Amino acid sequence: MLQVILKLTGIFAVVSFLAIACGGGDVPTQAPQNTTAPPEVSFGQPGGPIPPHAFVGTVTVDGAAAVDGTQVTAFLEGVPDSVAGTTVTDGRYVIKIVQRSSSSTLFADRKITFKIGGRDGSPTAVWISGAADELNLVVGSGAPPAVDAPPPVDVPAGALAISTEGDTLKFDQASLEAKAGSTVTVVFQNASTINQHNWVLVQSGTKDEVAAAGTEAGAEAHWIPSGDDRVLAKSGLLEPGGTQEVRFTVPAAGTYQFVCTFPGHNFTMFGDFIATP
Ligand SMILES: [Cu+2]
Repeated sequence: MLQVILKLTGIFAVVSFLAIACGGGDVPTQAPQNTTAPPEVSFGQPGGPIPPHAFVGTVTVDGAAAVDGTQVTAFLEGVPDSVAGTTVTDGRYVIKIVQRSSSSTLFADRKITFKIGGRDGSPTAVWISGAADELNLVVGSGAPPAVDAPPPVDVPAGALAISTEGDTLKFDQASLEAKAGSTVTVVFQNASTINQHNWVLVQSGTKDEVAAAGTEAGAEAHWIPSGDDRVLAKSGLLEPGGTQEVRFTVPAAGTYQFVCTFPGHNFTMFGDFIATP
């Protein structure tokens, strides 16, 4: 019995210690002291550091989490070169935008824009010295995954629309047609509420081989082999509810295939693409 009491006392002591160590209980936590001089004092004075503006958040490209290594660059309104850059890790980025004290360009209250893999991202922000913000960046058709069936998509005049048959592993069109040599826009909507899909135009008779190569390329590659001559046009891997416009030059007259290269989908999710003379 005594042993049990001693054991319990020991556990209590450990719990109390942890509570204090973690700043819990009645122990007040000390806010970190800001010892940095305020920006208005530092501007233009050599050696006077100006606290940067930090941003962290997720990066979504065409409805899917950005692959590792995707470039994120920040631009200051009116400055042609980027003012900061980083790369995506695990779908997230961290960027600190520093105004050098020697800089003649004052950053305060100016607009910050972001590029993701060279494309204009959203949203934008305003630079504030010492601020740290959670800002989730999106580029392309980066609508957040829909919970319900997505609404109809606006299809531009002359574009070809293709979707999925709800949650089945099928496209809603058995074939698409466009004039050889013309520039066409395929608007691909992933109408599924559960599955990721892509739309890939490939040489005739190669859909299963390309899908197998895509499986080897992996999810980071959107299940599409890179630098593969059999791939003629492609969307990214779209989250449920996502939409992407794929713009490309229609190849020479003939019959081609389109397919979803998500592992296993290629057996039911494909169709013919006919390039008319
Ligand atoms: Cu699919």
